[in-house]
Amino acid sequence: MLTDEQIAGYRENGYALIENAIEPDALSAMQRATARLIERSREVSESNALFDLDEGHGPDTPRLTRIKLPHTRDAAFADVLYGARLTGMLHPLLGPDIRLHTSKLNTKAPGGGAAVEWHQDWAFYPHTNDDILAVGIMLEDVDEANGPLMIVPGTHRNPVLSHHRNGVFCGAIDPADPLFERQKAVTITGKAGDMSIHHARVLHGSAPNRSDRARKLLFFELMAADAWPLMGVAGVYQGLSAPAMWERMQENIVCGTQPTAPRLCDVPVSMPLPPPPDATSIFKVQKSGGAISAFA
Ligand SMILES: O=C(O)CCC(=O)C(=O)O
Repeated sequence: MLTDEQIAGYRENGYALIENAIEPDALSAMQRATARLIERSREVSESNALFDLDEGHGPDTPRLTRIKLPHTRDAAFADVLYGARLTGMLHPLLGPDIRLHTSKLNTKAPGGGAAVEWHQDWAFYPHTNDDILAVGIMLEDVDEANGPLMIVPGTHRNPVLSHHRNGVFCGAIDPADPLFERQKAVTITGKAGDMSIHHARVLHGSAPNRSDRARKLLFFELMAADAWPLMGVAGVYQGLSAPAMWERMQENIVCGTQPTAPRLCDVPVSMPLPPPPDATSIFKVQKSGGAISAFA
């Protein structure tokens, strides 16, 4: 369970850090599953439905930016996602009915693993309300050197900044945007098994991994089930017919039920359109969309 302080901190700052959120057995099962998946990536030479490859990846040097949809690849991740421990922590923030948007395991390889440029998740997938968050589970210790998540507190209550460049959605803000107060950013570090929760509208990013240790951060993006996606953006529902979308939404329910009535709130929305040439992951969106790097 979250403490009252953690809940109030999340509402005020747009994020919370929960130490020892994951039980040791569940953590080691996920660590072993991650090692197995990384091992499998040695056979892969191009990014595919499972792996996003980083520069320098090869059979002898597996280097990934991401393992996609880990909860569908190994029960170790699904057990945590659907377990009462996690959903119990989320109920005070999202209510009884919770739907998964997507899951991803961002793996920054030692010595340069890719930066994630500053952005608000909401810019990628606006919904009818913003009771939407990302859980970030540290599978290894995260410190200042291995590319931790950074957050600008309170920005979930501010306007959503432009994530467009040259008329195209590029999945990142301009680091020179006068509304970007980088000096206020905090760094989310912790031990393996700790977990952050960040609001979909809070500004965040992360630097390259400058250490000799991997940074493995597992994200579950979750929401109140009465948040309905606008225009089926962001891949998860893209191209689906209405019945197929309804089916997918129900498949993605983590607990409770999928209501047919969207809850409509007064939220700032800009569509992630026109799309960049490659919208298959945030790394590809930012690169192909020509995002300006804050970490160069
Ligand atoms: O891996 C990270 O450090 C941040 C990832 C992130 O913000 C995202 O994938 O949306």
